[in-house]
Amino acid sequence: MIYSSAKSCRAIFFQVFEFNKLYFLCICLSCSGLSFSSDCTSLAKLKFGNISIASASVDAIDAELPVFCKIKGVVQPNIGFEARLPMKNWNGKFFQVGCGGFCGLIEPDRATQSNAINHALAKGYAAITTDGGHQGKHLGDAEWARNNKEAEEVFAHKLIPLTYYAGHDLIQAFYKSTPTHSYFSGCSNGGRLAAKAAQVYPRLFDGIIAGCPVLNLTQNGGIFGSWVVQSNTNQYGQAILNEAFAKKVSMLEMNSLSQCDGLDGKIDGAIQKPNACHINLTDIQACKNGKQDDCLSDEERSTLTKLYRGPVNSNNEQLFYGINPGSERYLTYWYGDSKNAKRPGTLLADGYLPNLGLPIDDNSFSAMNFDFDKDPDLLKQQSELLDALDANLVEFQISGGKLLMWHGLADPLVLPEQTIEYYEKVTQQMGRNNVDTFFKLFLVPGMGHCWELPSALPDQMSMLSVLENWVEKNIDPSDIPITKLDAQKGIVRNGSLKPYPQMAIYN
Ligand SMILES: [Ca+2]
Repeated sequence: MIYSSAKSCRAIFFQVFEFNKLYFLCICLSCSGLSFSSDCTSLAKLKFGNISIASASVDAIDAELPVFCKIKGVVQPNIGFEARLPMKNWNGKFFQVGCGGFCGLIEPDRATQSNAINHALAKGYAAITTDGGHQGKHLGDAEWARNNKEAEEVFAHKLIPLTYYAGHDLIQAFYKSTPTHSYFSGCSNGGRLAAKAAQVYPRLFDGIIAGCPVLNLTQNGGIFGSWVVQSNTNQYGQAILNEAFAKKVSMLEMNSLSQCDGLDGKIDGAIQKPNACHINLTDIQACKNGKQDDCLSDEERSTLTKLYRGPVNSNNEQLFYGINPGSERYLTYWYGDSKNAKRPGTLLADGYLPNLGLPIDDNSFSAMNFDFDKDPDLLKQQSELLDALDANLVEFQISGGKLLMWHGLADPLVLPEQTIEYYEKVTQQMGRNNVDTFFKLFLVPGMGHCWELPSALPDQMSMLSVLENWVEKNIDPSDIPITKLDAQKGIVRNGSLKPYPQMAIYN
């Protein structure tokens, strides 16, 4: 493949110019958008090396999206995908997304911006989304990984280049052209994939967005996940922070704000330095009959204390981070299991250890049985495969890539401190001023995990627009507008995100 080591048409030009000026002319014509596009439905008949196309049809969803060619199929070994290629006014660019949780679903119409493609399609991108290389019942389902090393490797990172080249092949077939720019965007596990793309495949993408990335999947999934499940399960096997607990969240939020808001130097309703705040629950009264909303039961108090503190072993050595003050409003969404249904955070924690936690799977290696003294070292065996912690981004920088990483400071599922720790490691290794030219981290106060739930603070931002401007126009991304909208999409409050270690500013 001609673009196997090149990101853009311009790069291809430099590669072939010396050999053949005519060839250069052909490529340049296709880059400038002068080429024609194929008939969409005829793509279904095309034969590609490692792509099987199941269907190709013209589709339209709503007025905000262009009419597009919808292509469904499989990239070998087993990556289910859907690509959406604008029938008209293709912007010449390629957009690839990651997938959340343990993947397993193809979700082209995902409503939020987490691992979603329609917001890019609306801008004229040729976009592709995948199921991560396997099929699952829900995003917390990891049974596909049981004794399936190949699927684990595809999920871990190999799907990135396989999908990239498939996407480029489809674009070539449809538009007779190579994209001018390629972007990757993902949140959660998709954010981990985004970081893997910069670390392992540094020459593929011009720009990458890594949101709420589970960079340290082995510890976040194995240690923190087990800590939450064990802390949140009562003697009857039921969740302590259950649906009924949701009524107490605003009381807890007030408790956190009163103790933590000012510690960052600004009383602005935003806890911007949660690490500086050692939350206590002593101002909240004990429940007398267990049914009031303005109190905590002993069980709830104990669970919350453990979650804020984070996992420790029997010597009180800290093994991973705890939840941040300000993240209380998201707890029941992720962990508030009912008798009949587990919430996504619990499902993810249950799925990780028996199916992905060890190189050879062991069903007894489970969140409820995890031993915080003996078992943490066992997790290291999967770290190189699954974690995205390599701080060497030299090749990514040399190849001209730009990386926007962001994390909700109130994310109680994928803890933001691992992202800060990673950023600090990269700056220590590569120099802060140098890193600032191609990699910036933005912490979003009050925001939970990805775009799954509204925050009390501004939570709407267009990272893709910011990244495009940085990559294509060299516009510095150090001031990212962020807004809070009401139901009529009117602006309630706005502000701007600043690159870490600066703090967000609100109007
Ligand atoms: Ca503050």
